[in-house]
Amino acid sequence: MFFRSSSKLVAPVLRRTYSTSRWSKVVKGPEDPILGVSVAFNKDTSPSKINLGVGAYRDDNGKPYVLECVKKADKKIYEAGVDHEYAPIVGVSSFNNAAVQLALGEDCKALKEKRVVTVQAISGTGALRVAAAFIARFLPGVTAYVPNPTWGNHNVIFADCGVPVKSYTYYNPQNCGLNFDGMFKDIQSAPNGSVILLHACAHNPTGVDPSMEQWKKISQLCKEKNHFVLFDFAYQGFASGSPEQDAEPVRYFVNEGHEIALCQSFAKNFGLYGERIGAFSLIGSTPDEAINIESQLKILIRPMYSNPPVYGARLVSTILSNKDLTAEWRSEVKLMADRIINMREQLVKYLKQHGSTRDWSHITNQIGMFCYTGLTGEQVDRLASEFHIYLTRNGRISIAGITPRNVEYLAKAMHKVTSESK
Ligand code: PLA
Repeated sequence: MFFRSSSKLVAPVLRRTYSTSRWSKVVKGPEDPILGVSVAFNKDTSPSKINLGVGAYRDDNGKPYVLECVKKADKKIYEAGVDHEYAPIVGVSSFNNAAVQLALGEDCKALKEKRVVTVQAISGTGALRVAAAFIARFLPGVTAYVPNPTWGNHNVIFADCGVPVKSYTYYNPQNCGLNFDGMFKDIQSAPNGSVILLHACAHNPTGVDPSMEQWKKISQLCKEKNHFVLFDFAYQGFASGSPEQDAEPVRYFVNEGHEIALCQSFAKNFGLYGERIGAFSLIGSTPDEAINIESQLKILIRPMYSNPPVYGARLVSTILSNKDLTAEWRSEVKLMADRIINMREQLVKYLKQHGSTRDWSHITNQIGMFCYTGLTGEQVDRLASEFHIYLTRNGRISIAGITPRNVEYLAKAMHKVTSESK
């Protein structure tokens, strides 16, 4: 019921008032360390601003890049006049098959033996969330070990699902490379049967991956320790430009008999960030076990989000089921990876040209979307306040955000803040 006060209609005021509101104890939380960078960037009105925070690929003009193969698949889907019915709980089956095959390879024995279960997921994050929920339910109390450092969301996903999480040594800040001995020792001293999360390629945030020889040693060690290996594969194709080469460690582990879990994202390699398309796979020891696992994944997913969105799945499966589109996709992934490699070189060139005498070789040695620059939090703050350049406070740069137009400006700014620091 409304009543009239002067010329306006106003709703009646609730008679009872309470001294404290229901949500008075909810305090304002911090912005996300990665996505919060985009919030700060969007507020900046400077024309020279650069966002090197979130890992999102940009073309040479600094614009989001829609892959040609995606545009063509989009057209095909539109022309096919698809409906908008619910997908099954596990998602679009043609996508699931194509996704897992892309990671494990056509010749994968476990796939042929029908021991692999794949469900569509809400991008890489959703795949990790399903993985963590499955671990919490079926491996209760088992600790997950993540590299130090790692993508920050790993810790939170496990913790929110009630999986204890610890870290293993990974990075050596002295040489901006891998601390393999530390990594090996920590995985060795983790209790038998622990969950070990490994970044399959293009480690985020460091850009430092083990060599194939080192991967073999990790595989052997995990076998001896009966660890459960969970691969986060968010950048297939982005590291080397070759989806096969980037998949080598994952395929090696599977061929060695590890019954791995695999979290895939198609955000970066297909440029489908906002479509939230990913996959979660688990390898069982027999086809029956795989059937049981799938049934439990469905029970887990149904109350989470019921069933996944179909559009991204249709795009990826349309591309991967068509020879020409797949070939085009491969050349576009390579183009993106090559542009990133080229920007690394340009950045180092301009740093030297502007007089920096620091050793920046890690910029070109590291691989994938990110470079762990070694910049301090204070230097990162200066880049934002004085130069309108935004990155995460751990000194990670998303190389994908560097372009021929802004690379020299970035180098100058990096040289200034690093040469003027005590
Ligand atoms: N795993 C790793 C290692 C990642 O770096 C990311 C994304 C994901 C999973 C999840 O990606 P998805 O859910 O979008 O498929 N990391 C980004 C974005 C690119 C982010 O933080 O959300 C990053 O800037 O680190």
